[in-house]
Amino acid sequence: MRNLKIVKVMSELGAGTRGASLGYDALYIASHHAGSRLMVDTPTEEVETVNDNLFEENDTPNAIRVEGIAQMYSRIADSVKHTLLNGDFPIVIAGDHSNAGGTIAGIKDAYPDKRLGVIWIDAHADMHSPYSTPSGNVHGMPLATALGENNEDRKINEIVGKTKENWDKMKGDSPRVAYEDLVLIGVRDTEEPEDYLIAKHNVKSIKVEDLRLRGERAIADETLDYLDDCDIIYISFDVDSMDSAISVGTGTPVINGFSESETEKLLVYLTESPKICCFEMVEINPLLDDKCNKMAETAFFMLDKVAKTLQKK
Ligand SMILES: [Mn+2]
Repeated sequence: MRNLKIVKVMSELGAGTRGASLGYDALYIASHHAGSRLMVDTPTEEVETVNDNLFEENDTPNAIRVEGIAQMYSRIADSVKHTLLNGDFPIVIAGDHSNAGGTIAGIKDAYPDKRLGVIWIDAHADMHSPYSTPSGNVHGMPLATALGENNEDRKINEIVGKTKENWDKMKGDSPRVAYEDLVLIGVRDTEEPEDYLIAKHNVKSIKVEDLRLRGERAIADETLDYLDDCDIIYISFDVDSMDSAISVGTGTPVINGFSESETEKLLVYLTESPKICCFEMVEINPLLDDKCNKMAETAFFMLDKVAKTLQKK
């Protein structure tokens, strides 16, 4: 039985489309719709955002709003760190996926000597850096900050000044996660610089078809076995890992993703592991949802299953 604590991070600075900062509220409405008290009864800590930055001119095209995102990294890290050290289990509900880099920093700050495994459930690899990115959207970069990766082998941008300073701050002094302690699940929309890193470091990547062929239990067991040498494991769940027919309200939907039932079983089997130390859900954007609040309702269903699994132990 874990004491859950929700860490609410409604920052959307890293996304290319506006609205992910409304994800928490959409989820809250979905919980009411589902007749659940989970979000009312679970202690919740809100991390203050700097979304006002959106109204200012951006002057860092290769890492848009990087200064504010670096600021969010340290705020999120503080919150996740003290939640963990307090003995609580952080469930991070965040806007765009860039926030996950701050969560990983917080876990590592809490447990500097523990080996951290990461399960990244996402349609995207999020391994770009300011050096390699064609878009400058920082929600495509959080894993690179955790891995301490610039990917200068695939450099297309010159990175100096404010961008470099904040990017280096986000990466920290040393990598927080090793490539061998990372498992990608559901990644199916990557760009060449990311494919290069995945191949170079032989990153474990489990495809939607693998899960469909072998079943959720086998995939969860394989993932946890692969991370057996890690002391603690963090799960990052981007709702766009699910098929675009379900993930109607998210910034970058991708076809051929997981079904609801595949996602539910996978998340439950993974969170049964006592090594799981933190769970994060990101990229719910109700402004893009053309089926009323369907995205958040599906996401809440997953959150509820995960919370129940964590509370069983
Ligand atoms: Mn993502």
